[in-house]
Amino acid sequence: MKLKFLITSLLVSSVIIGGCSASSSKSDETMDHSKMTKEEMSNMEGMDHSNMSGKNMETMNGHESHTNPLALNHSTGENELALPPLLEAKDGIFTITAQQGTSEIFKGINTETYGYNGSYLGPVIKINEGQKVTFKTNNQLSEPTTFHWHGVDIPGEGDGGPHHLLQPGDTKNVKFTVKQGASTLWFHPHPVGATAEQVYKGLAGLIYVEDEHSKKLGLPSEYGVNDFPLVFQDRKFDDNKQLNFKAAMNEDGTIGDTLLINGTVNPKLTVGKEKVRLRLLNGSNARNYTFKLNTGDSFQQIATDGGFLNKPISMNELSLTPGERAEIIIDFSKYNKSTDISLMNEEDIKLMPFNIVDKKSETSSDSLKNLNNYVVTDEERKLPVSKKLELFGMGKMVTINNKQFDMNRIDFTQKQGETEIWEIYNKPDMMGGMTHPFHIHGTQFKILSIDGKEPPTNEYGWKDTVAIDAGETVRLAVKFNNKGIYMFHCHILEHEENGMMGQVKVE
Ligand SMILES: [Cu+2]
Repeated sequence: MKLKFLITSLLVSSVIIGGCSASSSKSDETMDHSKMTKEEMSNMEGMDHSNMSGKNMETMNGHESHTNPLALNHSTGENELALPPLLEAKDGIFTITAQQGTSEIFKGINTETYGYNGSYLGPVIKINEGQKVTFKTNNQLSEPTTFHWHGVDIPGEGDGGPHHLLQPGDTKNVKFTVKQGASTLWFHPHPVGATAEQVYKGLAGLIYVEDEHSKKLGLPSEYGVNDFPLVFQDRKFDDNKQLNFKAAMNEDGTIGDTLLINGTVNPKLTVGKEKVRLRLLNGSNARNYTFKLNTGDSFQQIATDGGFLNKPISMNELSLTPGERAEIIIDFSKYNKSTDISLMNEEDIKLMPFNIVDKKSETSSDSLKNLNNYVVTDEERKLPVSKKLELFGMGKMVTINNKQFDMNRIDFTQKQGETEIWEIYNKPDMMGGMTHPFHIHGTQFKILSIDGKEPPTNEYGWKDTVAIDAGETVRLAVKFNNKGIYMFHCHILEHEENGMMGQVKVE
């Protein structure tokens, strides 16, 4: 965030940074030397890049793509986007089974995959604020797994972290009352040593929380008509079109050249000439995406990880690191059926073309305002920092406060219902360092500041995962509404596996 300047001679360094995570969701960056300190200027002159993050280096190359060194293929648009099925509750019980199977991702070829209630990905679990729910989880895999509810305000015993292993054939009922507002959350496995591979093979699903307020907002909300989930995952298929995780694995995050959206390769999405809501999840192990439209047109962001923004924010591009979500609205009413319009990434790769047809819904959603009443209070701003975390390292050497994950060690304690300020510093290394998407289980937090400054307006909302660039210090207001042991970790899944994770006990 701090060094914004342009030098063209650092391609080599960027390549070394390799499969790490880089661009974050800050939308308002400019090349600006004026913010540089003297030390930074002298470092620049001496070509000592030791305090630059991967992102700064990429910025110097004029774009932000070098930490995703394997480019994605363009979508040919030959396949209509698949829609995950909606999962209905029976007497408040949702049955969710982890299973293995084969998926026809490529025509006529069976790829071995994992899924929930199916062979790849999972359903959308729809729950309501105030509802008492039971998730009846069942492991039909031939290996242990857990069911983690990412972003859900849930008692620790139901969180599905590494302690909650289900052996093959096991079932577990997770009961809780939904105590959070409308949001797009997700679920995935979290077993020590196998999270990255199980997610890679297809274990991930969505959770939609609805509340009374959200239903009155007039937002596009007809599932599969004007309200679509988009789960972004990059994969590397071998010559037999199989997902060979061990061959593709990178210690700084496994990336691939093939994008699947909702499990569909080469997707297109047919939309009506109207406002359409897209719920974006970066469900990749490590790849970052900066989304934009090929037309350069703006769209509106309406939600962060954990709920609505107070009002829509007009954006031209939006970055998500692994684990992060955002909801956006694109107004297709202003285009013709023949308009060439596609969702692109920061490298101008066509991720998904849109096919425009006649309006499909009755929703008008003309004036969107007052979506939420999120506020950072003066009291929260005045609280002293009570927890300090330092993220450091790459590959197998990643640490938090110089330690690697130990299931038998509690790193922090916090009182239920009490807000504490967590200060997280991403310490650069000799290579510059990399962005870590930092996630805390069992809560939605508020970003108070990034390097002492207000977060961008599109991060003024509930978050459970925050991209922290190398050299950056982020302050969060964190409150747990339930008791239990919760993980905090880097959401580059290979970093998490390599020990960039700790535990907070809430009592
Ligand atoms: Cu990381």
